[in-house]
Amino acid sequence: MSTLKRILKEKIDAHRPRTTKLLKEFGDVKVGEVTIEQIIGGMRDIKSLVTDISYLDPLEGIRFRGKTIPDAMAALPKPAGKDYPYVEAFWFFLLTGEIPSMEQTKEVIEDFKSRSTIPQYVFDIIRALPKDSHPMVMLSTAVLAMQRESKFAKWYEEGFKKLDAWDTMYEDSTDILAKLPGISAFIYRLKYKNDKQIADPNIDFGSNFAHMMGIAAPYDDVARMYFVLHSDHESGNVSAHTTHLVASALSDAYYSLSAGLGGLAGPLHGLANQEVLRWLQEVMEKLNGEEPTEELMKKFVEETLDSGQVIPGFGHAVLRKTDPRYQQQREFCQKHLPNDKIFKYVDMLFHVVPPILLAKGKAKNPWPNVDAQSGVIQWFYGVQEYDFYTVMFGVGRALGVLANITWDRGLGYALERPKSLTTDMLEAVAGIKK
Ligand code: CMX
Repeated sequence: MSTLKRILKEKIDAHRPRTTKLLKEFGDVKVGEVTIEQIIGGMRDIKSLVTDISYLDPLEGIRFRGKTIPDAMAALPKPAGKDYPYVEAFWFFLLTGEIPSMEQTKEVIEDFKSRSTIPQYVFDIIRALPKDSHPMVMLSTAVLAMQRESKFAKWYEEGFKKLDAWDTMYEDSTDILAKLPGISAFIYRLKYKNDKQIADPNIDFGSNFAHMMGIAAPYDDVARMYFVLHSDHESGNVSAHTTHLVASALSDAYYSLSAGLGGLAGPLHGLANQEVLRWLQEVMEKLNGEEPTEELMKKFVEETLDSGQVIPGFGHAVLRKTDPRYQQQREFCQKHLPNDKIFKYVDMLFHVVPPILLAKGKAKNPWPNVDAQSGVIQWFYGVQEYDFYTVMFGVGRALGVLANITWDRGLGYALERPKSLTTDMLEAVAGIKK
């Protein structure tokens, strides 16, 4: 058994009595109340999920395993001369809550290498899709197509033992993760680089992805930063919740992640990063190469809102401050691409959009989220095909959601099944007489 798997098993075994105690002895303690607004309004803020992998404070932003983004980034092992940690080390950290040593990290890297070969049928299936399929369709299809490899599904057929279910879920999750850099870079080069593929150099997650994309350093570090930042945002967001929900039916990691990626592909969620760049391109076209003034930018923002669209990259269902994932990327831009034209536009939006959203009085959070800044960095390093951006979000998000469903099985979380009411019933609860 690998060091990571052994520590994970110890952590799960140690944690189980806490969950059991809460359930058995305190099961009827009330955590909150539910209003009609919450029921009709997308279950916003109903406290009904539990995860220890990350927690999203509305004002502070995300903490992974109790650590802020800068603290986690600083503590985790990094490749020599690089600014951002090994993705493999971060996976270890998400699963166990422990910062791995360099030696433990190297063990995970070797484990990933041994699982990274992608079956030929996956490439054949992606190639068989219509060329104009969205890259998220290709990613989700590739993951789903591999379901026949599921160790969890085979093990379930042979006889299911609830307390052991995390083992094959962990195996499937690691198998999938190890293949994602290759699958996503394949999709990119198939769609945008005439299917001229580059072989896996077998270095580490971030380096492999950058190399197979065909982009030189420091893009490997950009990839590491990007995947870590997009990994987890507690478990109520659409992609995490969908993955968890599907896994709660004891569907395996392939079915569950593929479904979660479908949720990530929505414009109110992960697609917003492509929408930011699309929106900016429209602005730049209208400007015909001229530098925009703040006044002009305000006008474009107003026009977008007046046409009934949202401003992509701004607002959040939970956050009530600027997203620290946005801040991290902004700092990266200030260091590496301070004079980039698109960065300047995005930075101008940072000043222009919030007062306008505040004045309109609708959005509960007028500040930028992770998606406002991420496309700029990709664009700068040559990934200008913005409909690919959500795929990279998906690769990062896979780390978080797969860690979560491994723990879901470890703690034996139940089949998810909320209760629905009819409108008549809600009206009766509200005291509306008809
Ligand atoms: N531009 C315009 N209007 C916005 C807005 C924005 N950026 N953000 C919120 N609003 C509007 C909502 O559309 C809603 O209007 P209606 O009452 O007419 O439906 C109102 O303000 C209240 O919304 P909210 O409670 O503040 O926000 P929600 O929790 O409903 O939605 C989110 C959150 C992210 C979907 C929303 O802010 C939005 O659409 N933002 C733009 C898209 C985006 O950047 N998504 C990425 C989020 C991060 C991620 O998951 O990747």
